[in-house]
Amino acid sequence: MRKQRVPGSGAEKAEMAGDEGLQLPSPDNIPRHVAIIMDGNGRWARERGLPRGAGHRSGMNTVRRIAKAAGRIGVQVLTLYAFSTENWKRPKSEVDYLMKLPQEFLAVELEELIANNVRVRVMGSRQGLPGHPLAAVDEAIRRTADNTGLILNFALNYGSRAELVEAARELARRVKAGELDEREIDEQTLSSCLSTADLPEPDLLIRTSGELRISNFMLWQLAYSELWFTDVYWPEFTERHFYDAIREYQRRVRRYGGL
Ligand code: V07
Repeated sequence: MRKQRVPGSGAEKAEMAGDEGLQLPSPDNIPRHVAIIMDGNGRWARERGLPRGAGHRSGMNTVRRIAKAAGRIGVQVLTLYAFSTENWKRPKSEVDYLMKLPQEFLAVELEELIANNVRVRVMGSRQGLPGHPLAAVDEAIRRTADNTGLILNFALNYGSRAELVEAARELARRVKAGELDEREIDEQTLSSCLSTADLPEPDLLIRTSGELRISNFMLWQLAYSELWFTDVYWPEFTERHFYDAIREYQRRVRRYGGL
């Protein structure tokens, strides 16, 4: 027999979204900020005899789906590690390919992101990035600046140590300019110099593809985050995995609360 659906319930919404049977996390304790290291695109491609670019392209589709899933359950910030400062060491052909993905993604998605009240942001160094991804990203930031829903934060040419070095330089500059006394340097003033100054710290870090490392990603901001790892390659990561990670996060948070 078919189950009764309560109008307006999550079950009905899930049914309308065509994912009946998908276990949504509890609406209480939704992590405010989820950060993801989207690993395994190259391995996914190699195992299928495809060029690495096919893995990156497929990974871009996962970005679309997971951003939707995050918005749907009320995550406030989704930070995605799209390109690290270490990624410049890859073959030039692969770097060139990766640098086309921001425009490609936004050419297809920007109108929908605007319609869905998503705010696009980027963190990382603009130095060294070609003009075409920068222009696409700047347009997306500008056209979504007044949106009030999910913040979709791409880490692009990002490295956490470089970010901390920049923060140290900024503090030194303020001290030298007489704007700040060195005794005022504390966790709060340092945090205020990071690209995440106005964001909550990640509650949950997800890394795909079986690697159990942080790899220079948000070292400061992840100090108290829950970490969740899966062997699944990023192109195969689905809403179901995302919600599994969040439900595990909710179980862990509830356990601490009981102590
Ligand atoms: C990239 C696809 C996802 C898997 C990981 C590596 C490859 C989306 C973007 C993007 C970046 C900025 C922006 C909008 C979209 C992206 C790069 C690589 C460099 F404003 N996916 N994606 N950028 N991959």
